[in-house]
Parts: sequence; C-alpha cells; structure tokens
Amino acid sequence: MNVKISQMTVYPVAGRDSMLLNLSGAHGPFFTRNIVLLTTNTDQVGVGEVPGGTAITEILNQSKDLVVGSTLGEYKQVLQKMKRQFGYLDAGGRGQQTFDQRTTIHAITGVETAFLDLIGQYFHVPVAQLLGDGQQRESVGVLGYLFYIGDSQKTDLPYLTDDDQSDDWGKLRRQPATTAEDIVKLAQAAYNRYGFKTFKLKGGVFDGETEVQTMKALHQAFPKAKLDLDPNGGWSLKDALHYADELKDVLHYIENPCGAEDGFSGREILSEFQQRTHMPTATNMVDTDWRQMAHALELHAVSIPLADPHFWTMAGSVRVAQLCDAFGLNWGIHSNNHFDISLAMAVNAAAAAPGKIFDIDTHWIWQDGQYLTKNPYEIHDGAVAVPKTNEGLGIEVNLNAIKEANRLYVENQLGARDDAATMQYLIPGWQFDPKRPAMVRK
Ligand code: GKR
Ligand code: MG
Repeated sequence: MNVKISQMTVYPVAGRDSMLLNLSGAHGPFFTRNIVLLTTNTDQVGVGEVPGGTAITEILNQSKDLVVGSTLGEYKQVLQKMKRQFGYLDAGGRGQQTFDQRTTIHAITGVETAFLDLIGQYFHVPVAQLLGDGQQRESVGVLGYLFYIGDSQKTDLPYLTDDDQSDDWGKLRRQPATTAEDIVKLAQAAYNRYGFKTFKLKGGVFDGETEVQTMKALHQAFPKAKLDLDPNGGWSLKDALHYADELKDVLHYIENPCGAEDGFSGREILSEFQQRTHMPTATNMVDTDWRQMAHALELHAVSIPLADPHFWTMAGSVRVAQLCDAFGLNWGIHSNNHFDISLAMAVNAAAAAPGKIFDIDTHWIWQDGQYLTKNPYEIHDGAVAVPKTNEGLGIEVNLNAIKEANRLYVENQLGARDDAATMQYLIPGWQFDPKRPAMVRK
C-alpha cells in the first residue's frame, strides 16, 4: 500500500516559562511553539515542533495543499515545493535579536520532521538512522543551561511559582537568581537532578565583570565541569578580549563574546577575537545559513557552529555536523524554550552527527514537566539516550495536552516572543540595545 499523508494539522501552542534574563530583556510567563501533525491513510501520526509566532503558523497552514496527498517517499519534493513557494519570505535574513526569525525555514523543518518521524515508524528505525550517514551514537550529551532570573513578583504577569516542589531544581527555577551565589545554587540543583557535565550561563545581563565573577564561582564549585558563557555578542571586542583573558583557565569555550561593531561584521570581529585569544568560540548568531557559514569558515570566525535543526532543518543540521567533522571543527546545537518534541528532534540530530560533538544546548530543564507526548526523553547523567529500537522520533503525541497548550495560546492571545515588554516591568521604558547588557541602563 502506498502510504500517503491524509491530514496535516497545525497547532500554535504555549507553555510556561520563568522570568529568564538575557540581552533581549526578560522571558514572559509563556513561550510559544508551532506543532505539526501529519496523519497517514494508515492512521500513523508524525510530529514536528518549531518556534512560535503567527508568521510560521501561516506558512504551515498555507503549505497543507503541498503536503496532503503526497507519499512518504516524496517528502523531499514536498520540502522543495515549500521552499520554492515561500522561500522569498526568508530573503531579508534575520534581525539582531537571537529570536528574530526567518520563517519559511522553520515551517520546512516542522514538515520535514513529521515526515521523518513517519518514515522512521514505517521502516522501524529511529530518525537518527535516516539522517546523514546514519546513527553514530546512542547517547547524546546535553548541557545545563543556566540563566539569571528576574523577580516575577515585580510584575502582574501570571508566572508559575510552585509548579514543581519535588526537589531544589523544581523550586529554584521559579525564584529570582541574580548573584553568583544564586547561579551556583541553581547549578547544584540542576546537577543533582540531571547530572550535567557542561554548564552554560546566559550572559549579556549584568556588566561583563559581574558575569566573569559568576563564571569563576561556578568553576570553583564545579572544577571538573566544562563551562561556557554566552553574552549574545553584547560585549565590545576590546572588553571581550579582557574578559577572555580573565576566564582563560575557567571556560571550556565561549559563545558570541562580541559581534558586529565599527563597520565590521560579527564574523570579522569573532575572527579577530579567535585569532587573538585562541579560545574556542561558538556561535548561533553569525553562521545561521550556508551563505553566512561560508564567510564564517573563510574568516576562521567560529570553531563550534551551533547548528540548531529548527533553523537548519534536521538534514541541514547534520550536514553542518559532517562539515565540522571533515574540517576539524566541533559541532553543537543552539536552543530556545521548547517542548519535549523538540528535545527528541535535537537528540536525534545529535545522534546522527559524526565525530566528536559538544554537549548540546537545551532549555528543557526550564520546561521539564510540561509534556506534549506520553513518553518524553529524559536527561540522566548529563545525557539523553536515543535507543536504536526507537521508531521515528520514538515519542507518542498526547493530543489532549497539545489541545490544552493550544487553548493556553489562544486564550492569552499569544504570538512571537517579546522580551522587551516584560523587561519594562523591571526597568521602565527599557529598550533593546545589542551592545548593552540588559540590566545595564542609566
Ligand atoms: O532563551 O533567552 C534565551 C536565549 O538567549 C535564546 O534566545 C538564545 O537564542 O539560547 C540562545 C543562544 O544561545 O543565543
Ligand atoms: Mg548563543
């Protein structure tokens, strides 16, 4: 029987978040995603998750005619058609904030993933075996992604405060954390629950020197852990060189320490930074498509490309991994707030990435407990297992949970992320400035 897509359903959904601080401001009480469900004429269901926002929802809805009626084997042709029809929407590139998105590439990833999930189920293999040269590992290292946290009591927004009292992590993740001591406590609580071997701190919040001291405190508390600090390009090159010197015995790698300035592109500035410091440098900001990647490689601007499947596609993300393996670079994955479907996507991409990869980013620890599937992947000892016995993504969607998350989205009239609006509760009139940490305002 020729297996065909008989139905495509798109659910814009929302989940709950903490008041996480970053260069763009503060996370609101909700984060949003788009969920794609493909159902076949044999009643199999494939699923994909991509960032939220109506622009992506609309492209997905407008793609239904291209998807429904196609066979599983035709999925690459379907993705090509989506690119041909909607690709022009991505022509302007992306803005300065990390969550400024292209749109079509995300919609394509949502459909691609749901197809891969179905094809994996059909052939009884995990998605990782369908990507690149096939599955390379059964366990993927993930990092503990730490954030400073704002005081949500200073807002009238519906942040959760006591959704998980089961351990210190569950409690602390909803409370303010603004000092080095608070961050070390968060790290300890996350370590106790998840066993991380790598920690990343989202910087670009306080002045660089304060964040340097936080990293030193983390290093003292976890001398064996690999550490990364990511101010999202918020420092000048001059400051970045100074902080890198202070952190040379503390960091395993650094992420977007600086970005475009004085008429030079972010890739040029990162290249100067790497040449002068020899510090391994990751980025999710200046090599986000092949054209940028070509320039980044030519300039030696990056040593750890963070190839998030959500904006590279699943196949594209693994293609970047193959390139990294061949060129002697280290590969990793960038993340944003996400549900358990995206966790499965990232882990399958990483399981197919050849060579020595870095522990991948995931925001999952901030969302753990909010499941859209009946059998979410789990983090143990700083890693997630992707058994070779998995079929497709190896997760079963919970349609009731998806509909509930859709209700949350609709009732709260949500759309794309806006961290500036939330930040204005902490600093009235606050505006985004790509060169100034969020809490540093006159
Ligand atoms: O969740 O606030 C956040 C992060 O800052 C996110 O938006 C970034 O895209 O995690 C990301 C990063 O590594 O830059
Ligand atoms: Mg980053």
